Amino acid sequence: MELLIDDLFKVISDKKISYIAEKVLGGDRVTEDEVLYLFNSNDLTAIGHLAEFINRKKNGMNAYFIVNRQINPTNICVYQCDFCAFGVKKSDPKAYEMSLDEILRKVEETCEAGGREVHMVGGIPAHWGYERYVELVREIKSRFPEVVVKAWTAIEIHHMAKISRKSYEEVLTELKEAGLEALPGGGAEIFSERARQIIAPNKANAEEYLEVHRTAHRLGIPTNATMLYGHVETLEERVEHLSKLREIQDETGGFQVFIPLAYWPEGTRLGGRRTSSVDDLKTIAVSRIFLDNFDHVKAYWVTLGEKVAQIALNFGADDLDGTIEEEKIVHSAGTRSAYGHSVDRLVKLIKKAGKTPVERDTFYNVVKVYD
Ligand code: V47
Repeated sequence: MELLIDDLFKVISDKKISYIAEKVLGGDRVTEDEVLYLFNSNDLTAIGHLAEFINRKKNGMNAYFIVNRQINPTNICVYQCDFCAFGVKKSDPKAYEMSLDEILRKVEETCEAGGREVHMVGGIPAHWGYERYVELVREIKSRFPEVVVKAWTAIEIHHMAKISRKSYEEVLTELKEAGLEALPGGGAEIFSERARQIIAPNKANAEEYLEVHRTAHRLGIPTNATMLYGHVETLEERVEHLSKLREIQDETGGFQVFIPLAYWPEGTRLGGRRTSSVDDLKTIAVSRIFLDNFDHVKAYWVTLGEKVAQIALNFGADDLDGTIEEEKIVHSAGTRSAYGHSVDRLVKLIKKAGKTPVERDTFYNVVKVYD
């Protein structure tokens, strides 16, 4: 259903938001100052309506999901970031490492259930050599060629380059030859050096994260982008983050989707509070308005919760991620969402939001439309 321009302006009473809406509809870009104004505004209805207007122009009534599985081969991690409750030291009683057989069994189950994607990321153990990361991809892809391997965050790629003394280009080329087809967006956190020093001082910095993605795009590997929000960052720092992503996307066009990740504080050393639903919806909507060169914005049901994710589908988001099966990272930090969802459940969530459920593959090709 098309949203009418007249209806849009009926819900906007704020003069500056009205000006921003006119600019956007005229094809002009929103500036950093303007997007900061939107973040500071409490007019969620107006911002949401504008974002949804833009989304419908890009994606119509489609709301996407994928039949996928997350696999986290280990939670042992050298970096010990304060916002993360998943990564532990090797000596921790909660530490685990999955065997290759265990991993392959999970992929087999996923393929049997019609899954199309394995999203594999994890902790970064000091005792893992570079070859282990490459071999995992090679083993999965050679035994299950039908599944797309979306694996390793830019942080893991940076780490591989460091321990193997190879360039990002060499690492990504070898992974691609082994069967890697896409990179997930994890590890971006927040690009601001000030905030990163507080929440994740030891791992790859913003420039390194972005350079890995740039290199992947150059090699023809599409990637996703995330932003972890709701911890110590300011709204100005969120704008800086979005702006860097928009700049790289102008350069390469290699990002498939933007995924805002709401911070969950339980069990983390950083602590803090959960984000509000208003902040979650506003962040989705503002991102949709600002990132005019991104085709998709994901409402990740694991961090948002199913209900807010469902509402987000009318606030600018067009994708829920997928069935996932077994989410561990955000569950370590207290999310109350399910560990995974059936196709049926995702289809119902989307239909009840008034959208058309569309099963997709990793690259947003349509697999099935649930009319
Ligand atoms: O990199 C860690 C985040 C990410 C917490 O690319 C936390 O399609 C909230 O990146 N509270 C992993 N978030 C998840 C991720 C992702 C998920 C779904 C799809 C895609 C994609 C990517 O979760 C981590 C980190 O940024 N995270 N700790 C926490 N306490």
